[in-house]
Amino acid sequence: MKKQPEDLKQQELTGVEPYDKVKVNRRTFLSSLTFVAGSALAYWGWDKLYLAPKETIADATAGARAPLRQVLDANGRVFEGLVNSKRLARTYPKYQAVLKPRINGKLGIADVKIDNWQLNVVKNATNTLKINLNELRKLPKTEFAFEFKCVEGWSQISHWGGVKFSDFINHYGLTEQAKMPYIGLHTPDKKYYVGIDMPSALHPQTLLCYEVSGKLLSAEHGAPLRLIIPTKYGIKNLKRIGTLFFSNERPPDYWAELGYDYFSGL
Ligand SMILES: Nc1nc2c(c(=O)[nH]1)N[C@H]1C(S)=C(S)[C@@H](COP(=O)(O)O)O[C@H]1N2
Ligand SMILES: [Mo]
Repeated sequence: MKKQPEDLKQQELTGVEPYDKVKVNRRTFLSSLTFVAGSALAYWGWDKLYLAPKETIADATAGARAPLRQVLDANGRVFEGLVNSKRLARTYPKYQAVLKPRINGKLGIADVKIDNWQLNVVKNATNTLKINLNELRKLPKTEFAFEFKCVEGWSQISHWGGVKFSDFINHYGLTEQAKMPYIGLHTPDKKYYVGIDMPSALHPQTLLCYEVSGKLLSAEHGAPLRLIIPTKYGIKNLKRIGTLFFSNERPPDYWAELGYDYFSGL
């Protein structure tokens, strides 16, 4: 658009374009167009998300819309990849550990006789190993203090001891089973249960743990045997293991069924 000579003259004098002559220039037009298109796109995206079916699959029934769960699962896969690197969780000198670690979560640890407890290890459909605590205590003991983290928002440095899960696998000749991608664990009464990806289970800091603060576990901390897995949040550290099995599919997981991240890595 050509400017009239008088406009140009006024602009020259004042340095300002006369108000009523301001044209919608190219840049303004384009940015408005972008805004309108962006809004339409956002509305379309929201509508699509809102109308997307809610998930109903068994291991994630939190009712998240399918596209959101896809993003959560994609994040999970990224973190599964990261942990394969065998990165170690930070450990601390024992004296930095609290003397009385907090007790949290009592699902599956009430009213169970621990005296004749045995760990059930399902080797295959017809063979379940029964292992008692004395046998496990004869294997090399690994101990360390680390910062135990609960998703509820607290953390504590605490000191744990037990058998490395990988030592346990080798000792009991379970290397073939350990080629499967998951282990599942549950309490004797099956009220609490978790699934763990095999790389995390075989991580050098994952313990079948029988000691806390240098003493045998108390009932509340999961006696006689619990899982300690410092690369994951507290929810995956199942107390009072009754049964352990190997699986090609994701085993059922108490908190994943309520919408928490299946991997729950740190
Ligand atoms: N059997 C069983 N294990 C469990 C839980 C539970 O409720 N039952 N809670 C989990 C949660 S949420 C946390 S934070 C830790 C807490 O372990 P602690 O009581 O030894 O601190 O145990 C985990 N393992
Ligand atoms: Mo927790």
